[in-house]
Amino acid sequence: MATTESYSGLLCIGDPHLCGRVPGFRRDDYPHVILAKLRWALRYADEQSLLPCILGDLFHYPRDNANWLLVELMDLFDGRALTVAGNHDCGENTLNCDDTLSILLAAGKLRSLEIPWRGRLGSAPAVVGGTHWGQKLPAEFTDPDQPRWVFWITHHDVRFPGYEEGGHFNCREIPGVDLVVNGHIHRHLPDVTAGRTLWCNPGNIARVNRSDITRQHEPGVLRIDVTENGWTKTRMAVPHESFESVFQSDMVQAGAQSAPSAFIDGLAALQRHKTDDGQGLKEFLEKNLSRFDPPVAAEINRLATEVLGHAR
Ligand SMILES: [Mn+2]
Repeated sequence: MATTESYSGLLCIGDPHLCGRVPGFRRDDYPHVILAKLRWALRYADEQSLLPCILGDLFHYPRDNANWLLVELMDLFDGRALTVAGNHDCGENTLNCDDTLSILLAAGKLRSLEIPWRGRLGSAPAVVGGTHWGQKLPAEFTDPDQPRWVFWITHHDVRFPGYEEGGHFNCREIPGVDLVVNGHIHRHLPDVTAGRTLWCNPGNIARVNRSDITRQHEPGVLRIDVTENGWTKTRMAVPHESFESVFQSDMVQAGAQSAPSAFIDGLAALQRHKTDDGQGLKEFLEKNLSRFDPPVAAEINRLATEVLGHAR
């Protein structure tokens, strides 16, 4: 059913990965920093008359998110923004009532793209649809209203140039769909034209993992402007700090000294670089446990798992 909503285009916001605790090796106040980025993006969309579309993974953890974070989001979202569910939003294979994202959808603060949005973009009738993580993309899209533009949001492991190793399927033409914007893959990758469908992977607004790929990534959003004759797309940086200022420096690795003392030195380094979710401990153990007898290594692992189980 057509709505009277009208925007000049879309603002695609990739994978915020919000959480109440600091993930991995971030050293800054990640929960509030990322919330501020999302707030910046939504305000920008509002000022520019763009319809905000979240590309999935609004949350880093699907469940048991901090109450304060949910209250902030209840205040931030006004029911206009669209979203698909990402793998991080779902505790199981599909989104259900135990997942935090379901609260925002049930409260009418966010709209699920499972039901395509219909309205006007750049004064032309348009549809924005989407497919949740783990669900099959449509083979084609047809609509009796014959919209001028059909845009589709996905959160899938798609093979893009530069991401051939991880992708599960190739970009393909979806008859009736002009543009697919994919979340999930956190870096900005080159566009792919498949027949009459263009595929984009703009990357996300949050840097979660400390890696060389993240080091090169500029957090940004993708704006789609619809004009009388067509549409244009522009990737825009979201204000952010340098990689060095948001991530802890690489942890000191245990050297070639005798095993126990190197291990203890490494543990001392861990104390100086504590991470909220135990990422540092996990990596440290992966690198160093092989030097212990298997029963000792297994016991250390068991204790670590027990401790980290309480870390969320
Ligand atoms: Mn993600």
